[in-house]
Amino acid sequence: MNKDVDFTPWPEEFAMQYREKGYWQGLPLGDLLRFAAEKFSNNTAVIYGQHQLTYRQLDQKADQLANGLLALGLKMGDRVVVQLPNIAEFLEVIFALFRIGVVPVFALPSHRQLEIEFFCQFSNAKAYFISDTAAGFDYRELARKVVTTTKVKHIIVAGEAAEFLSLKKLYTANPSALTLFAPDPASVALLQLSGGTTSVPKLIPRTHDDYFYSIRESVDICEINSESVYLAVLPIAHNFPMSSPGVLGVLWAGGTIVMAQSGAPDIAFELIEKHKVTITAMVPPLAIAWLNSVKNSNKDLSSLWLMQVGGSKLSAEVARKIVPAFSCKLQQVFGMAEGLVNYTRLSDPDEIVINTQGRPISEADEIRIVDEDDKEVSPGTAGQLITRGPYTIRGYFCADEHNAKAFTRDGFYRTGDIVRMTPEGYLIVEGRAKDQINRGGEKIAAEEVENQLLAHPAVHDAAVVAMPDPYLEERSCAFIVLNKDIGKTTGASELKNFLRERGLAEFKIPDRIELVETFPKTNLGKVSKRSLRNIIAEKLNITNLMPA
Ligand code: AMP
Ligand code: DBH
Repeated sequence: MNKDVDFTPWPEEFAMQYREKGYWQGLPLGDLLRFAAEKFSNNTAVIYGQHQLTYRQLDQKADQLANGLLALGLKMGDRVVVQLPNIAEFLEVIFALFRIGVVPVFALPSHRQLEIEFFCQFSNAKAYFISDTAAGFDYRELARKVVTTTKVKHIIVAGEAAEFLSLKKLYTANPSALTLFAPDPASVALLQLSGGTTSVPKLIPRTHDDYFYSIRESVDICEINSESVYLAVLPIAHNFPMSSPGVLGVLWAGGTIVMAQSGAPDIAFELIEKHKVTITAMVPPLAIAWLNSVKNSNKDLSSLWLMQVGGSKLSAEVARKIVPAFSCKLQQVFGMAEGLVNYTRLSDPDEIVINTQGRPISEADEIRIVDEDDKEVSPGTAGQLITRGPYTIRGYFCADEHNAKAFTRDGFYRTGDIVRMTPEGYLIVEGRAKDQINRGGEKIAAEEVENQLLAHPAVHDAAVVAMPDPYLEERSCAFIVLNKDIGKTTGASELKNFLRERGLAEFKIPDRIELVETFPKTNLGKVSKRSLRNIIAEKLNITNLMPA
């Protein structure tokens, strides 16, 4: 019965050590909510709109749904794609899946046809979970395309299901069947997404044991308890609001999650006042938007005790303003869905919180800062961060060729981040060696967008680079060499529309397109992305914020 998802395991001597030290406790993630429901049964687990659920109710709903999904024919080890916004059903669905060992692929609400089809095909998904509509987009329209191009059997809809299966109808009260199921805690619980650097996204297999460990430690570091009220403003499918400590951490601690459909200040501030929110997590551009709005807000934000900021680099200048503006603590979070998460600690002096991106969760996180030849650089010097540890993967899902490059021979994950370590052991992110754009926390693999652009008949060559932006820190710019014969009339808006029609998520559509005759080359004859970044930065007359 125990059909596991294939993944690169930790070598036995590491696994043994992680178990001996108590990092891996042999508990499946479904138990996280089970234990919390025993301890905090009548506490409010989640508030969404006018509704709320206690821990006992959420736990029961997860069980009932698990039964319904088994009855539908889903089996341990099957994969499903989950694309849900911040609604209570998100939690019911994922705990139901954890309990029967069915593995969710966490798509983001912003993903569109190209991404969803790929996730379904690549993971061989049996089902696709959506909401009817969210933020003005009808996910059933997307599902209608996906059913014709993939082997997905079941489309399961939270809300108005139209011709598809209604999630509501899958809750069945027959808990006995569940006792037969206990996923192996060492097996894969979920597939997170990587921002990636390759032409198609990479899936990140996280085990019950390793994810649970990072959540428990995050709860301790962030001092989350049953009085905590967490405002979920980022899409909770993302690793940060899911696990650092995120919604799963809050549930482990017995606190309350307030679901927000958007992080816009007017919506978020009202929720903070109404529900006496104590903690929230956001990306730097949102922190800037909140800073700009707080002066003119008449909402009572005094309950807000901790603001976590991560996903892309927070400038010291903005960091310095947050504490006085919100009278709260600030925590910088530098993490990755592949594993390693760094936090500034709540008792750290201001200068560390303002100027660094924190230090690792665990004493067992191994950190090395290396040069191009994988030699460690001298202390305090910037270099590439490589890491391994009890919650950092040893390989992406079904990606042997890429894994050989993305990991060292002894299993360190190459983060592609350029960092430097302070004498106190804190990391400062200085730049990036990977071919990626970090658009205010949303990661774009240049190669993926370049490949899509090359599918246009008028495009001869494409190179996508980051351009500096005062608000998002980086936006994307595509340099294009047109085909001499047929490209003459092709312009930027045609190319952008082409990408949209192909079904590429909006955040990956280049913010700017520059038509050029040729690309600058490096000494080795490769396209010089550094020169392209400089060209566009000079043109915009903003100095490059992320040198690398
Ligand atoms: P992903 O691998 O898609 O989960 O994205 C993780 C990447 O986001 C990291 O490797 C960094 O490049 C970037 N990142 C996350 N948090 C921060 C932060 N606080 N400061 C700078 N970069 C960050
Ligand atoms: O950017 C990230 O992927 C990220 C940021 C902060 C992350 O995965 C995390 C914390 O866990």
